Amino acid sequence: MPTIRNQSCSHSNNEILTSVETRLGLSRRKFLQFCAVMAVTLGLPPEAESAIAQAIATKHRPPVIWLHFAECTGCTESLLRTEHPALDKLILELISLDYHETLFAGAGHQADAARKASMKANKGKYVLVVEGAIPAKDNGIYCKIGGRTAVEILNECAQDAAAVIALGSCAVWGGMPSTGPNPTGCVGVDEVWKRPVVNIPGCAPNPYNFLSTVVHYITYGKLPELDNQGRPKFAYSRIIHENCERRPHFDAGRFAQEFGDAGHRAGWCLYKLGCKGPETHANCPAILFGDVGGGSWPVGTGHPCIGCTEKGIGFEKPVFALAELKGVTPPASYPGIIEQQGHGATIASVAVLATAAGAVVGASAAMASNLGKGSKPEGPSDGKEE
Ligand code: FSX
Ligand code: SF4
Ligand code: F3S
Repeated sequence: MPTIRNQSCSHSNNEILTSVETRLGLSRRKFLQFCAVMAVTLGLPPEAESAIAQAIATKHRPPVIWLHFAECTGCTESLLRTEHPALDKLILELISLDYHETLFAGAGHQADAARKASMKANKGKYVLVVEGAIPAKDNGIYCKIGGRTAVEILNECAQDAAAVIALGSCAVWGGMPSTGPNPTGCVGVDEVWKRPVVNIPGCAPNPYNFLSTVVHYITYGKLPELDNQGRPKFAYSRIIHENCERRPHFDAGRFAQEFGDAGHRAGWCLYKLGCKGPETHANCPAILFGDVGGGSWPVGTGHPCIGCTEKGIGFEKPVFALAELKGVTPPASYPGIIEQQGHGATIASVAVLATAAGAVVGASAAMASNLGKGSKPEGPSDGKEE
């Protein structure tokens, strides 16, 4: 268990942890585990764990205004499925959720008044989270809340925000609602609010990437480093194909040819079924979804990645179309895959592969549990490349 370094106040570690236990309703072990997961997800060194614990335990909760526009609300739903800690704890203890249309008990003018009061009281200090695309065509008339367009509400709320986070592919570039012919002219937040925006794409986005961004903000008082598309580098700097548990099958030329064939059932590579992992940046195979253990991500369940985090791929490139291969030659540091068809990689090779590819939480476990689940595939197809 890490020691919480208490640099700025006189509370003892024990007092801090006791207060966290009470506030979050979490055991200190669970709380420190959560801090460790956040540190690893952020790609920070182990020492960061104590800084994160210290910050969550003692720092002021940032006020958050959370808007919804053209979307399915899956982004909020996916956050509700987090467990380290659950969203209710997150809402009440990590951030001060002053306005959220889905979760708010109040409605109508009462809810709007709460939003305005928080924005006034926290001018320049609140975080604005936007979920959903902005229908911008014809002066934005296709999405109105309380008689005002999404464009107007976004501009009003972003004006005095300390940071603007676009959560989900819809808010990042238009996502699903912007697919052709896009009759309402849906665009991403940064097409309307033309200033820096933190983009966390995914449909739905991985809640840990959002949580980690917020925790980084609370701990260090600034947002994590972003790439040239405004995406946090800790989450979107690598392609899925680098960390995929089926990668050894790709390298060995073992492909599922159609859904349900012998190769598919044996857990072989989904490239020929249209997997966009080779051209999609995200950490899905490393951090997984839903806290239900290994394999809990699209490819892990047997569905090709559709590139939901990648502008120009997700919802644009047909699911059956083959991905453009980028950097498919395994680096020299990759372990050799020595096992025969369907018998899986060794734990050691998996661990080295995960390290070489920069994987974080869960990659080794996911690989160990998923690779080569069965023995040799059955049926007429041997799954080999034609
Ligand atoms: Fe979009 Fe989020 Fe996909 Fe749905 O709100 S990113 S359609 S999961 O819900 O915006
Ligand atoms: Fe995994 Fe898809 Fe790459 Fe195959 S093509 S290794 S299934 S990411
Ligand atoms: Fe999306 Fe592909 Fe990850 S479909 S959730 S980017 S595996």
